[in-house]
Amino acid sequence: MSWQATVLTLFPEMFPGPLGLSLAGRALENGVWSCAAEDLREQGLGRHRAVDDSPFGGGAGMVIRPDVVDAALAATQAPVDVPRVFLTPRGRPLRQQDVQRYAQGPGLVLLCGRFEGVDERVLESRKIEQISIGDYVLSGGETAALVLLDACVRLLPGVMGSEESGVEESFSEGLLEYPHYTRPAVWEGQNVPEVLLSGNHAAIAAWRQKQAEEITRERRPDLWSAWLARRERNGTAAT
Ligand code: 6GU
Repeated sequence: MSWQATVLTLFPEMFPGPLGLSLAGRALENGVWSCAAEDLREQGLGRHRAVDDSPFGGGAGMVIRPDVVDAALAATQAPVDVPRVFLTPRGRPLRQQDVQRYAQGPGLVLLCGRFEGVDERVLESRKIEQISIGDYVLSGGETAALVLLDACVRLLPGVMGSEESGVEESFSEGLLEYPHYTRPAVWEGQNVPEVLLSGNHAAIAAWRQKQAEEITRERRPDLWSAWLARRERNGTAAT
């Protein structure tokens, strides 16, 4: 059985969007994964197919109704064991480990919000995880859903070449990657680091490791602390 994405959204035309192109698009054509976008409006109430209402307690914006979300979930063919995710800046930050777990499962049901959000009761009672893709605010969950799907699909068996899967590991190991260089060896008077031209593979590996550590320490003190703590636990030999 192929990995199945079901997206509940007010903008079904946004899917598969860019994931219909390139590697993910080829995998979609080959049946490695599927993408069904379901219009939340189809579950809307009344003549105007209303999906939202004003928040109890007052305040700006509109909130998506729990009965509408429940009807949309019930209308999907997705089994109950498929993880359900609501994309929201209020969610738990997405990590590569989450992506690995989702990619290993049967697929995802993704709920995309617009407006202020979704009634909390349906998120709780229908076991919908709340996930954020970073500390900034998007106009809706759709572009975040595309990000999450991209991250999952590239891990599905046969989607990417084995070279790239190796790169994957370096990030899962907790360091940012070392810098890359290609021809010309001199560009605008700037040389490529000499060690990379040496043919000394041990020296190159050591240089890359040191670069990865320095870049991580500078750019991501959070990852650096975690990496140091892990090295401490595992003994200095481990990377
Ligand atoms: Cl998942 N949704 C929205 N609307 N904004 C976000 C986000 C999600 N993650 C970060 N910002």
